[in-house]
Amino acid sequence: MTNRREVPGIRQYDGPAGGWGALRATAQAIRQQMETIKAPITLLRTNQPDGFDCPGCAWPDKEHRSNFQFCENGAKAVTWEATTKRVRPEFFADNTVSSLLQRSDFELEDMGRLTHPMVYDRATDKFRAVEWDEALGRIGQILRGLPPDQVEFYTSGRASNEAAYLYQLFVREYGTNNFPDCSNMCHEPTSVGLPQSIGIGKGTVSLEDFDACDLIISIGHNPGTNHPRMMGTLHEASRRDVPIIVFNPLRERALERFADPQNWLEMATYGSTRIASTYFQVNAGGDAAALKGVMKALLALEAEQGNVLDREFIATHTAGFDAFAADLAATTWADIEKASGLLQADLEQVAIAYAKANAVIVTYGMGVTQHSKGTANVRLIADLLLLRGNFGKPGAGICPLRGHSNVQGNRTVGITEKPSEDFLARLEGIFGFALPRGHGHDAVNAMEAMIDGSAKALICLGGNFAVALPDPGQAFPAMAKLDLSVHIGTKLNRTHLLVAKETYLFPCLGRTELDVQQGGPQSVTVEDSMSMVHASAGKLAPASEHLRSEPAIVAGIAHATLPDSKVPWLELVADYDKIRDLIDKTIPGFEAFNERIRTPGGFRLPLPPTERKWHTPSGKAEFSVYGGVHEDAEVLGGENVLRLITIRSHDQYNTTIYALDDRYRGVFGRRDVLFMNEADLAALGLEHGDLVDIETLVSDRHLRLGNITAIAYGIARGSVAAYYPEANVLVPLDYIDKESGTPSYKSIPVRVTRAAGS
Ligand SMILES: Nc1nc2c(c(=O)[nH]1)N[C@H]1C(S)=C(S)[C@@H](COP(=O)(O)OP(=O)(O)OC[C@H]3O[C@@H](n4cnc5c(=O)[nH]c(N)nc54)[C@H](O)[C@@H]3O)O[C@H]1N2
Ligand SMILES: Nc1nc2c(c(=O)[nH]1)N[C@H]1C(S)=C(S)[C@@H](COP(=O)(O)OP(=O)(O)OC[C@H]3O[C@@H](n4cnc5c(=O)[nH]c(N)nc54)[C@H](O)[C@@H]3O)O[C@H]1N2
Ligand SMILES: [Mo]
Repeated sequence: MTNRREVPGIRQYDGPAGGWGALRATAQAIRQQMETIKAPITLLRTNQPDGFDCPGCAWPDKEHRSNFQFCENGAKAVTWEATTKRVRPEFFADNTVSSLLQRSDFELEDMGRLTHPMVYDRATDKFRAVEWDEALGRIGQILRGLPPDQVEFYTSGRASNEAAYLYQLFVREYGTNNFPDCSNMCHEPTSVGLPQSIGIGKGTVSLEDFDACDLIISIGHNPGTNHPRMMGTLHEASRRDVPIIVFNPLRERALERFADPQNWLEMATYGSTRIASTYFQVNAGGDAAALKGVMKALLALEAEQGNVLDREFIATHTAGFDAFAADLAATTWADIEKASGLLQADLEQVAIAYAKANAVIVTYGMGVTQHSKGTANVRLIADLLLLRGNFGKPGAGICPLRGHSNVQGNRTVGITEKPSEDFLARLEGIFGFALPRGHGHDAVNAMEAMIDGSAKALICLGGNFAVALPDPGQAFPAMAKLDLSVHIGTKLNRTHLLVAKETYLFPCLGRTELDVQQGGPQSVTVEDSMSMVHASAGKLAPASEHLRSEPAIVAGIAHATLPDSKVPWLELVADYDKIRDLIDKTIPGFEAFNERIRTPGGFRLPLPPTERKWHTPSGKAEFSVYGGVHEDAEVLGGENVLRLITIRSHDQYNTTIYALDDRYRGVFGRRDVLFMNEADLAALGLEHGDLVDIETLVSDRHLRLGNITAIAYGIARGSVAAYYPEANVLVPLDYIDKESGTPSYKSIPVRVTRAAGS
């Protein structure tokens, strides 16, 4: 390490995560986006009982009424939305769409908030302002002329419950279940896998459980960046001497050491706290092997000394144990070690720690789900917890870290391409119409339909659909084949600019802004990662007088498309209480919805596994059989095959790039890097700082990314990492988890070579 060559923008980061660096970064975010006077007031209203829900992440707050919780990336998300920068019609008059497409994703969004509904004009290659009614009328006319199954209705997880409920109601009355959503690229393996294991596709822990647990196992998530408020929870647990065992191919600084900006003593003394008690750099895609190893060791302990498994729990509450145990017996340690990259002795230590703990929480994120066996991975985590009855007791359970701040709520209120019969029947009962039964398109199916030309229109409630999906070489041209695209968004992004025959941009209110309808100021509701539903009310003056709320835009499209609708769209939007009354009638768990969200902190939706009730076909929690240790055996063993992970930097929110730094990984002012293990560099005859080409090995589409700077980093041997969304050129659209449809954005088999001509 000492005589490594200098590479521009690459420095080792040795400090803890958090601390003064985080405070400085917050101040900078405020300076860049907002008038400083407004900023602190806005931030103080984040996640307060009468304020708005942070658009940053879905981590809950204690009773939603704690003192202002400092969070660097929450501050970035808020200031990014509450920015004083604007993209007005004059801006569009000065810039053709082709010229805007030359700008980077960072530049596009950094131009500021959209202020006016816009329509694309092919003759001038520019967007021009349009009146709401004219635009809505035209969209209604086009949609009425299309078979509903040829229209795709995308949702990104920021939409409120109220907006999402109206949206699904409109789309189903219109006649399709085509609901591609960001969840399909994210936690779909959780939504598909957990119902099979424990009868519900959601996490089972609450924040209080973290106070009572005595072991945390963290697999494949990066909370220092993506769920920063979780760092406070992990910090507290560490200070209680709770062991935190981490499985992650990359050394993530915040999972090693963290200085809590809420802790004055730590800040004043430049102190910090260890987070991981043990850090296992598992191979990308090696978690199944590692988990199977831990469980195999656990069964061995049981055989040796007994009293390790919760036999009574297994007998009373589970099914499938024998087949599960037989599969573990048949899995060899040699295979486990090779696929995980970890040693038997280490995995046995994890088993011992697990056997000693009375209450265990497993937390996990995209490192588990975005794999070709993502759903099977999720079930393995449930298996581990079932072995010692770690459901339905204080301090224990499963904790998927959700993505967008209301992605879980969107699914709860009906954004799904596979609605249950129950749900549809209840909707039909309320409105007296017949709804479509056939399963619709998920995100990958929707893009496939756009590529083959069978989809004719795309409506996006937020998000950056084409950029978030794999393989822009196919996705971008597919956007242009559409007859119609409509984007409801706050800021300009590349998907908006990939124009169809007709394209509309609808600017909407963000979470931070005051939403006034006919019935007065409105609040919306969201559901966090722990199934708490609470109200969120914006306070800032809207970015422009022409903005409409998401519910109002959705109702506007519905009203314009369905002249004989049985739903009183405009009445519902006048007072969101009326939308909540409908949710109350449609979805179990929302009884007395309007009353209960008036309590600060809101209420928790029912989670049967917390009472050891299992809504599976057998009525019991189900053990699963993974079968083998590999996600795709045929390519794993190939020569010079590396596994590419695509990750988020510290200065990014999904496809939104706030700035070009990734402080904790020591990358500054650039994103064109490939993180590699020093030994892998050496094996390829490469040095830290060399330019390389990357080629995907599991696609016949010749997916490549050239001229990337390889840098030595603390990453598992055989795994490499690059930033999303740039690295999406390497991700095949059809390399997915077949059970959930989720693209395998982590651990894509690739070959890395010295860049041609370098
Ligand atoms: N500031 C900020 N907050 C966010 C987001 C954001 O972009 N910025 N995005 C939001 C969204 S939509 C989501 S889904 C979440 C995402 O939050 P995370 O789940 O933390 O997502 P990633 O950044 O993709 O990081 C995944 C982590 O998994 C590790 N990993 C990769 N492959 C493997 C593997 O095979 N095994 C294991 N064990 N680990 C692996 C990576 O090294 C990385 O540390 O965050 C949400 N919050
Ligand atoms: N290679 C790779 N690809 C990935 C991933 C990965 O890890 N690796 N992660 C996947 C994951 S987990 C996810 S969730 C998807 C994310 O996919 P998306 O949810 O589609 O993408 P975002 O980047 O979150 O969307 C950003 C846009 O949302 C709009 N927006 C922001 N706030 C609001 C609002 O309040 N209302 C409305 N209507 N619009 C708003 C803005 O216009 C902004 O440009 O990407 C996926 N893609
Ligand atoms: Mo996500």
